[in-house]
Amino acid sequence: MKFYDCTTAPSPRRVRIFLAEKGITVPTVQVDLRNNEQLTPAFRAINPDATVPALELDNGTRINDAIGICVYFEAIHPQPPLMGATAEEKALVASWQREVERNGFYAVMEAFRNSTPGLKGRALPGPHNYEQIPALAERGRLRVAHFFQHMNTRLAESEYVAGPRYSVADITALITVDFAIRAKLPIPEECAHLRRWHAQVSARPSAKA
Ligand SMILES: N[C@@H](CCC(=O)N[C@@H](CS)C(=O)NCC(=O)O)C(=O)O
Repeated sequence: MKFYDCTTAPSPRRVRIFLAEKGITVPTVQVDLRNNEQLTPAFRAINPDATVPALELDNGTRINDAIGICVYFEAIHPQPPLMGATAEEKALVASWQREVERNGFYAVMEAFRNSTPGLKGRALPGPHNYEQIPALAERGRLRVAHFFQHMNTRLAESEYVAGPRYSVADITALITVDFAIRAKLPIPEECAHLRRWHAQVSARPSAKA
């Protein structure tokens, strides 16, 4: 098995945290995104989407999506469950994880990729080049502000994002909030519940992954 990673990128970190929570180690290959190694023919032969993470199984099958990779490890290594244990938990974890991805992760990405000088012409990850649109960066910042408020309300009533148990929804939310902080969009002072949760999940050893 081979895990294609990049230590500085949020999406592969999602998988690294998931693996750390389960106590799994996988042989890892670093892909140098700063020097566009993901766009080389050699890497595109591994993942035509030209993104990390990617996981290559021993039989040659490749899984080219962070959550797809998590689904695989949850199935072969069910303990501790990070995608819900009961039917209800599984449904709630899946909905929260998607919500955080759509309204949080994609919003930060919109804000960051449409304004960072080093990403000119690379406003979206993937094999095609797209120009930056400054208005999308502005919209992204507004969406991130709404996301922070929404998560603060949710975490006022729930210990973790999807309920009383830590799950992959917390992992997606953690990499999203840390990505926002890196994009100079810190958690607002008044979001005390979101801050409480962020300190709590950041203190888990897996957060260092
Ligand atoms: N399908 C992927 C997308 C992952 C993704 O967007 N990865 C980013 C790093 S966080 C990437 O590889 N970017 C390459 C680029 O910007 O060209 C997933 O969610 O796993």
